Amino acid sequence: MRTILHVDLDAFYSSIEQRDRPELRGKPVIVGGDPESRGVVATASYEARKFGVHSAMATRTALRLCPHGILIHPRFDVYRRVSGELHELFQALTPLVEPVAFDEAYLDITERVSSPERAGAAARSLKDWIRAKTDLTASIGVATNKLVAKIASDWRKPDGLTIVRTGEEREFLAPLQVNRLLGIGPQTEKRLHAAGIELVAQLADAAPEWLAARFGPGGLQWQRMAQGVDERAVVPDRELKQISRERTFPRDISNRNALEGALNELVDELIPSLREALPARTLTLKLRYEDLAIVTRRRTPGTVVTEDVLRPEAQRLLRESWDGRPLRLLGLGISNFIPVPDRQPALFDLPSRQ
Ligand code: DCP
Ligand code: MG
Repeated sequence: MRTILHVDLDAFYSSIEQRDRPELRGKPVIVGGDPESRGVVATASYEARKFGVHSAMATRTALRLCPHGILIHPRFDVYRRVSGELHELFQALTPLVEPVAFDEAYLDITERVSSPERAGAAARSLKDWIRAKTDLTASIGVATNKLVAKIASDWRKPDGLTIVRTGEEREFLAPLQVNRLLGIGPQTEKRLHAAGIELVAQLADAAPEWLAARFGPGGLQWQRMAQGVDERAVVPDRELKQISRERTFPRDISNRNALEGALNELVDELIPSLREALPARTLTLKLRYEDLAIVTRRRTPGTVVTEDVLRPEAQRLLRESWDGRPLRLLGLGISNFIPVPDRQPALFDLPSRQ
């Protein structure tokens, strides 16, 4: 058995803005792009969420729902720095840290704490350290696996701590809607609903033969999740291999202009990292279709991936890889970092490695 923590900061970008500008505290803050340029909301403070504002919504819609919302442009370099501070705190607890986003990571603390039910003190200390070091609050979920820990961290947000005891995973998930499970998006959810399955408990208890006949092998995988089973290990150091950004769309997108726009935003978000990180040689585009099929395409253009290279190459990858079907998610990453700190001119002229 493992002891896994899932840590997720509360309203991350907007909490940082409220921390750094006290006049914003208690106010509806919306962090996102301009409404004129069809920008979207990255996140909103809890005060703004009361009006129905949420991530990935068009900023224009957000401001209509919440006319007094204060729109702030994201400061990715700041968020990235805070993310680094968080990562150091995580490392103090265990080297087995898997970063998932700026503000989110899985920690495997099995070596220190043998079961989730004994992890209360460790999780509370981590929350205290985070508050002391960054002046931000985190919500933590503790469980024997990643799936359950993630859902648990969301349970009592903000500033929450939820521990799911060993053996109680299935019971914990049972009352939830099926779309809370990993990989069950609107399309799959519809199919499950059509089959009379709305709650995780119903999926967990369904006859396996029926599930397999109706949904194929995927149905059995969903059932294992529904039963609270998840064998995925915490994979440390992922961050060092790739820096990436991705967007899950509120509605699947099949419009080329909209996708190109979303990709441009991802490029903008990657640029600060591009400036700070080691020079990278490779860019990777990730597409996830509505049926959850994931396509990843890499390109190593033969020069260091600078800002000037990233944008056209990313758009080119999109043209080459997208088959026109509706997309659920778009991601862009840079990797294959050159492990030398000095950027000699020769490095900018690398042989192409496709
Ligand atoms: N983010 C984004 N676009 C999205 C979702 C998130 O740019 N579609 C950014 C802004 C968030 C940060 O990533 O602040 C972390 O995402 P979370 O989903 O953890 O959202 P928050 O931390 O903002 O809120 P919560 O309290 O629900 O975790
Ligand atoms: Mg968060």
